[in-house]
Amino acid sequence: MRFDKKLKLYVITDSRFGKEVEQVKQALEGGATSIQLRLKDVSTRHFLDTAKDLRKLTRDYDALFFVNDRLDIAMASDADGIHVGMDDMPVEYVKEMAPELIIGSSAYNLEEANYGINAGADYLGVGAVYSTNTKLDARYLGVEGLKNISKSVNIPIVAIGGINHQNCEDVLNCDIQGLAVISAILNSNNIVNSSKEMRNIIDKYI
Ligand code: TZP
Ligand code: MG
Repeated sequence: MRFDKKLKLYVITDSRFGKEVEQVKQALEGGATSIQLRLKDVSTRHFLDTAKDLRKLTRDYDALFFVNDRLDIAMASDADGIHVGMDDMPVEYVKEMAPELIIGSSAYNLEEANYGINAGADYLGVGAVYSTNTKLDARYLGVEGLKNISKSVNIPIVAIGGINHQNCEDVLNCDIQGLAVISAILNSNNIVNSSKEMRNIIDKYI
């Protein structure tokens, strides 16, 4: 299966909402198709151990596994891919050091999107679409900004930032290949159900 078909429900971990392994197991049970391990301010050893656990789980569910920021952890855990932002390891270096990895690059505007594409990214994480309490420094571009980028680029786009069950259909109308979600799924009483409900909506569009 082409990798972009597995971007449709892309769940990103968040230690504010509990243990990564538990979160991910439930999100996968509900239908998440990609998982990204995003950890800030933890030891390398803890990052790697968690990555290896999530690598196993995602294989069991036939989902893609991405590591945020850290090329060394992505390589050591045998991840499918890595996601880097504008302050991280540049895409061209990642590509040279680990050509087997799927590379995601963050973009807030067309300039950042074109940087990622020209440097060899395989997909773009575009956002924040809406304001979000999860990443306080994220600027948001709205659905019009998202449409403006999606109509100009020809690599897969995963939309991110403030996406929830109420607004996700507006995002899905923007010609994108996936939704990346943290709080709407992980900060819910029932992760399996909230993942399942969002997946059901997504399946009507993608
Ligand atoms: N990058 C841009 S917005 C964001 C990240 C990591 C946070 C998305 O989290 P939420 O809770 O789905 O708004
Ligand atoms: Mg980053």
